[in-house]
Amino acid sequence: MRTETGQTFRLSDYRPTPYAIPETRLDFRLAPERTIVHARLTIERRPGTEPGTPLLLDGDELKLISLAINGIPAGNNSYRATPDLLEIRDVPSAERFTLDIVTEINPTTNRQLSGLYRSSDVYCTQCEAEGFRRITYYYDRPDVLSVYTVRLEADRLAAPILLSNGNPVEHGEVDSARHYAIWHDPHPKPSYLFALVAGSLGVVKDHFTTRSGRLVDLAIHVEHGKEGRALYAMDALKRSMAWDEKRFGREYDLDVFNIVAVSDFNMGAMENKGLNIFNDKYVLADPETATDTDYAGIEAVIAHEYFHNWTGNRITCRDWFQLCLKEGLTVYRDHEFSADQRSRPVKRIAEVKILKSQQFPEDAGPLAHPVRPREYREINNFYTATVYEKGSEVVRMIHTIIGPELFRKGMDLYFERHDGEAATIEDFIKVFADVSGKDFSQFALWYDQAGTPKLEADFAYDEKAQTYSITLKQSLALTPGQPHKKPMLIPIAFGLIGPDGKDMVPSAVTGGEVHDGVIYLQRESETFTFHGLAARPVPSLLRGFSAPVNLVASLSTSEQIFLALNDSDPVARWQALNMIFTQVLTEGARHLRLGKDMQIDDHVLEIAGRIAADTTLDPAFRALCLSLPSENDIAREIGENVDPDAILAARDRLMAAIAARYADDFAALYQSLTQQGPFSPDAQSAGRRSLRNILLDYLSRHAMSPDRAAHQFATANNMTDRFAALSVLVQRFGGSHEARNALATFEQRFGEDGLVMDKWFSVQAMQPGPEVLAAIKALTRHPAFSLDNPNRVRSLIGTFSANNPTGFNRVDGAAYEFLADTVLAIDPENPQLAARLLTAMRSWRSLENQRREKAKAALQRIAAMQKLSTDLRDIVERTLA
Ligand code: 0A1
Ligand code: ZN
Repeated sequence: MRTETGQTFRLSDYRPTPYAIPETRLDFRLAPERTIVHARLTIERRPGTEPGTPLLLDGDELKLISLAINGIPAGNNSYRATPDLLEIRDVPSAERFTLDIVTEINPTTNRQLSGLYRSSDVYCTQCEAEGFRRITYYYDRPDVLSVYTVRLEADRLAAPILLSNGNPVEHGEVDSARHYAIWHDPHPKPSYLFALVAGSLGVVKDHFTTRSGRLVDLAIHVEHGKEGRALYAMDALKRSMAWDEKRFGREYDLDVFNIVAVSDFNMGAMENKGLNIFNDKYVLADPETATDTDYAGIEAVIAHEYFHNWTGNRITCRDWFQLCLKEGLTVYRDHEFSADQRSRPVKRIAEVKILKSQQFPEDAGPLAHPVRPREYREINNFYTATVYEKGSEVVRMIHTIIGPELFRKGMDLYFERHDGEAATIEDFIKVFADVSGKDFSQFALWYDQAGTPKLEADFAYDEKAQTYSITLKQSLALTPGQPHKKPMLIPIAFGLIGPDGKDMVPSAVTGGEVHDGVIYLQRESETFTFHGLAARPVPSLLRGFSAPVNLVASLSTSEQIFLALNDSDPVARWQALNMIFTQVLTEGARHLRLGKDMQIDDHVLEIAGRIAADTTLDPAFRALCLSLPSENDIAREIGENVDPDAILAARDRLMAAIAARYADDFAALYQSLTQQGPFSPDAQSAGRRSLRNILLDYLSRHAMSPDRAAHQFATANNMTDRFAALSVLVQRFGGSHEARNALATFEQRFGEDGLVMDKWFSVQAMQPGPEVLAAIKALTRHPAFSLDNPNRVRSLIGTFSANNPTGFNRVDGAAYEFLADTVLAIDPENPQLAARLLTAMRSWRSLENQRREKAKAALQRIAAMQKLSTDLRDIVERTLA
């Protein structure tokens, strides 16, 4: 474990390396406890480097076996090797020389899941961000690009499959027990994209012919017996390859593309060149074991990793501060892919929900950081919703500002100009400035300023003059390390809706920049006046959620209802409805906390009923409208002195009131949505299931009976319906014999399947109320649970601490102490996982006093520990700061 050195890395300190490594040859003798790695590096002095300048290479927990310079064993005084550094002091004065570095590593004891490790006996690697230095000494940074040739040697029976990046070159026998394979990747790449896999795996094969005629062999490798569950992933891969050609003109560039699914993985997946390694959660699916959400997740992650081949691999990042260069852009690309494959508005609403529930709280708390951070202590802690999701929103805004044609032109220029390079955000922005002739300097603040802008909107209609004015004001709260904020360029897509429900067209606009349905707010406050409007319009702002801001519009309730029922933009319609529900719920929670009653106006119930019944609308959209803001969403809106119990009570009451009002209609609708014919994971069918399942929740609340859910659970022929029924049973009727029976049946059927058991753990982790902590503790002793497996830990403890506000925020603070104990137990083994788990406490300051004090005590206990990983130390100290 890397422990805290107190070192802070700064963007302003960036310097290129004095040497380049044009060629990297790696030879792996794989063995479970003693793997020998022989690296032969061709080193080239960069122009401007003084001959003889010492060469410093990164390491992490390495053991050097031997070192040779230009083939001659290095003398003891010519270098210094520690586990985390190799310093060559006597550097040859020639421009080029070779280094032969032999290291010994132990894949079996490597439980950090970084570097070379074993997952269910399969050797695999994870090198992003700084895992390659756990394999050999190297310039382990993204701006050192090298051509790799890799030889793998392993026991033939234990590891019949030997994979690395690039194309296969050769394979054969070493002796009666061992075999080898050689791979060559012609595309220069940084070390974080290196990968190998060796083991015994099942495979699904297919192929794809690129538009220029290259035949690509595709293979997905999974645990034996699970091949049938990889077919959807293969289909998603082929669709991704075709889409990237059509939409971005990007073709695949090797003869093979391999994907390997492993069960121990810290993140979702990894885009290693030609050899993507996946958390098996994002590969394996069939109707019996995967929900519609799982299918959509697989499609998105397969696409995301594939799209990295151009945005990330062919053009990589100069340094880790530029992480959003590849991540924000690739998320934007995978969002667009899913929107094209499914329903665009439904996909967009889902994105906005994720952004608001994950990124907005990050931006509003102690872990807030710019999309492009300027400093970090541990880069692993910056794979965040801000870098990924807000990073994608920033790209989307560029698209909005310059339009689709210029955006595509800019992307083409980006690929042309920077292919084979390690680029920066400045390079990226410049291509769009160049193709559009626009000045992007103010826009660039989106990369630099942390925090979610608050956008206040006020309106005035002058009947006599027939003008309508919109005054917009932006503000940005202070965030860690950024005491001064500047106004940003905010593109606000909008419409002015007339009494007939259609958009009105003003004769002129004065006061600021407005074109093609977008208001461009540039200053702190601006008033835009629309002329020639014979009636007062209802303003629809932020259509398509055109900027990641917190909109506070001074609309009357009737205007909000009008928008919720009439806006031609479904995203804005959903936002209007969401705003209405949020107001009722925040007010309700306030009242309940004061011991008063909660007011629910009839019109609020009515819109829910009208939208549910509107068969002209996509069922998936109706489902999104009916799923009320989550407890966390309401807490974020309240912002301070948060009482999770009052929030849950308010939410329960609103759902009960809607259910009571529409019980009969909902029951008929539920019935009418019953699946006809065989299961299909397509978006239409999934939408019907999601509407039906939310109705099940409403109906069960109204009936106050688990019967309908128990029946659905027993008769479901797919995991989506089964899991939805189980959730209702456990979360609404926890402890009932129906809930206990369903849990037992589920466990009996799927007990051997870790991925499916994750659902079983998470559904129990979500049971509301303080008593659930005891059950969670007991579940950590369940045979299917293991602190070593990130998926298990996240499904039980991650879900509990991040998504069960009433369970986690017990007034006595016992759950905070439990999380602290768990995090401390995991840290020595897997620091990345420990640090990420603790981020669940990032909003502790907004809790009411009693809970806040308990949360602080738990955080302080962690911070007081002598020995913490850099990852955990960084998170705990920033959370407390
Ligand atoms: N680049 C991957 C995500 C990833 C990041 C870090 C990892 O280990 C610390 C692993 C994967 C992606 O964006 O999919
Ligand atoms: Zn990515």
